[in-house]
Parts: sequence; C-alpha cells; structure tokens
Amino acid sequence: MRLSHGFIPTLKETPAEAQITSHRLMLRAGLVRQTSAGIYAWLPLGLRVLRNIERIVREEQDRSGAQEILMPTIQPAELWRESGRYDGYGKEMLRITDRHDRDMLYGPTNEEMVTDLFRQSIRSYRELPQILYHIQWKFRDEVRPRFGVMRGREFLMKDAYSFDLDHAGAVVSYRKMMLAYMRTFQRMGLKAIPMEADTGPIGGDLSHEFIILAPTGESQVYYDAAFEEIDYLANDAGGFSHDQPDDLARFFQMMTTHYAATDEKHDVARWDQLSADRKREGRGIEVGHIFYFGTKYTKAMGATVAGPDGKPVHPEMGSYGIGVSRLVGAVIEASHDDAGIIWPDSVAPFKAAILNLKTGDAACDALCERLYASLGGNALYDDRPDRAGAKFADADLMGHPWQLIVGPRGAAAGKVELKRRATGERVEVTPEEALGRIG
Ligand code: 5CA
Repeated sequence: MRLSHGFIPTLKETPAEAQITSHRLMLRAGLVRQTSAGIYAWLPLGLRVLRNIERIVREEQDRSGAQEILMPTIQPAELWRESGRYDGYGKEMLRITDRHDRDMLYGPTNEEMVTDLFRQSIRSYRELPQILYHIQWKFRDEVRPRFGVMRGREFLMKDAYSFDLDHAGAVVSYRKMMLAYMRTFQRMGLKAIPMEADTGPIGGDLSHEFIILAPTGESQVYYDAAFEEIDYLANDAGGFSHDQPDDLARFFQMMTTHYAATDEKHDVARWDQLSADRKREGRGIEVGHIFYFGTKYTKAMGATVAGPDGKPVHPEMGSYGIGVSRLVGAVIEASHDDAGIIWPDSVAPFKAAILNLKTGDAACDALCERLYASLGGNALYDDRPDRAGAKFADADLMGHPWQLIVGPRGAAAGKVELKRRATGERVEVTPEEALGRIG
C-alpha cells in the first residue's frame, strides 16, 4: 500500500475521549473510528491486524480438531425461551422485532443456536465428540462501553462449543481448548494466565479466564509468582498433543496447580497458604473465557443422542470464547512505547514500512520502488512528499516491525538503513541484505 493514497488517518493530537494507551494509539494510528458508542469501523490498518489475529485463532482451533461453521448474528427469541435465558439476559440483549412481529435478537453468544443445530443433526454417541466454532460479531448492550474495542457493544468473538457423551469426555474437550488457547496467545506474543473464574450468565461449574497482565485491565487478579517463571514456549516445544488425553491431563495439571484466580473466585484460605514472596496481585485483561456446564442446555432444549445401550442421553457441553477484537487492544497494551505501537511480527498489519526520505530524487524513488515491488503486499510505502521527521514519527506510531529508510546519500551508494522497531537497532545494509532479514 502506498501511504499517499492509503486510508490511514493518523492523528497528531491525543484524542480526549481515549482513557487508555491502546485506545489512544488505535485512534492515533488510524486503526479504527467510533461510529456510535462502543461500535467501531475498522480501517485498513486495523482490519489487517484483526484478520491476522483471526487467522491465528482459526489455525489453532483447526489444529485442536474443532470444526469451523458460521452462525448468523440475528437469532429467533424462541430458542432463548427454550433455554430459559430470554428474560434473564435483561437489557444487555439487543431485541429486535421483524415485520411479522416475531421477536428476534442480535446474538450476544450462541449456546442456544448451536444446541439447536446439534439436535437437528447428530443422532448417535458414535458421532461424538463434536467441537464446533465460529468467528462472528456479537452485540451486548454494555452499560459502560469503554476503552475502545476492549469493551465494545459490537465485538468480534471466536466461540466454540463442545458436545461429549459423558463428563470424562467433556473434560478432555475442555483441556483441548485450554491447550489451543495457550498456543493461540503465545503466537501473538502474549503471556496469558489461565485463572479460575466465575461462570456468570453462561452458567456451569468449571471455568477459566485467560488473563493478560496489564495495569489498565478491568479484572482484579491474584496469582502465584510461579506464573512469571513458567516458560510457555518451552512447554509448547515439549509437545503436548490434542489427541492424547494423558498429554492433555499433564498440560492441564501444569496450568492449574499454581494459584491463579479472578476477584470473583478469590479463595482467601488458599491464598494465605502461599508465602508472602510468592503472592502477586494486580490488574488484567480477559482475552478468553472457557466454561464447562454439562447438560444445562441439552436438557433444557431436549437435545439427545442414542447412547451405547440405545437409550437417549443428553450430551455434556462446554463453551469457549476468545475476544478477537479485544485482542487488538490487548496486544497494544502489552507492546508499545512512548512513540507508538510495537507490533509482534505475527499480527503486524505490514511487515515493513519503506520510508522515502526524499521523494522526487531519482535514486531514492528507484530504490524504494524496487523494495516495494520485492515486498509485494507486505510493505507500506511512505511515498508522501512530507519531511523526514513526520515519516519517522508515523512509522514508529504505526509500529511496523521493520523500517526501511531510504535517503539520498544511501541510495547513491546502494544502501538502505534497516531499523527494528522493537529494539530501535539500525544498520546500514544493501537492499538485498535488508530484504533477507525481513524475510
Ligand atoms: N459463550 C461464552 C463462551 S463462547 C461467552 O460468551 N463467554 S464470554 O462472555 O466470556 O465472552 C468471551 C470473550 O469475549 C471474553 O473473554 C472477552 O475476551 C470477549 N468479550 C466479552 N465481552 C466483550 C465486549 N463487550 N467487548 C469486547 N470483547 C468482549
């Protein structure tokens, strides 16, 4: 993309309405714009990040054996009357009436709809387990939408739903998702801690939230210092398999032996058994939440399969959410400096920015065009006739992992300056070397 014609409206001033860093930077770098309270339009730079996050989430869901579907955003109220949640959900649910006066709603989550799909199609225990997921927009009419995409009213969620014959099977599915989640967040450069959590309106008796530590987080959390020492990368390399219940049990054990709980689940008696030097408390961002709730929905909605003895059984369910749009904010909270965003390579909108420090100079233009052609769609070419200072500031603000800086002196000598955004390190190299390093 050429910046001169890109739809990337950066702001010099800090927008007054933004209270936290990620919200400020998302507005300043031109990632999103608010269209109504808690509802955002995604602009090219923001959308590319959202798509990258979505891709990682999808790859790890697929790897775990979950199957992707796509359910609609609009649901019939009837399904929610069957589960008994229609009245209880209250004002958070956006209720709609169609032209035939039928009650509809904009889905805040999909337990009912997926249970309905399941009961229409799956007949026998032999077809279990099933894990279905989709990545779809949700609407919750939050009392206090705030912090930009962190707590929106419309937001993108990955939600998965597991169906198993019995409790033991449901536990395996739950652990599979926990493993998939740890891999997902690790690939985004995030250190997420699974913490015991409340089940809220989803219901159930086993639940974990995945928390990124950040002072601006909305959740108060308590955890053992062991989580600062556990090296998830090494664990991953240790090779836990989604297909081996023993591996999953070991992984689950490792993730849950040490104390970690959200405020609602904080157990003071257990906490006090920890020595003072191991106690950590602070704020965190909830980027994912998983639930096991057994037969709550399959019973209420009459979903059964034929069991091994031919008798009908209500399958055991769990549901598993990831805040895909919230993650864009969470990654920025975890990775920025005073100058702007520092994108991890895996989610960056572009691998590199090409900074032409003197547009109109034949050597600069030619070298930039050559680099731009080699990098294909992976580069943002700053071809604006602006001064160098503005280009440096915008490139740092937008946070591309690499900057290729082309000035007249270097261009004449066949050299470019390659800057790594995360470290600030700059080296003068040939264009080929630079392209090689960017990869
Ligand atoms: N049905 C279950 C799991 S699929 C469910 O809805 N869980 S949830 O309510 O915890 O939401 C899942 C994830 O969506 C949360 O962990 C959070 O990361 C994200 N999320 C929830 N509400 C919002 C919101 N208002 N804005 C942005 N992200 C949100």
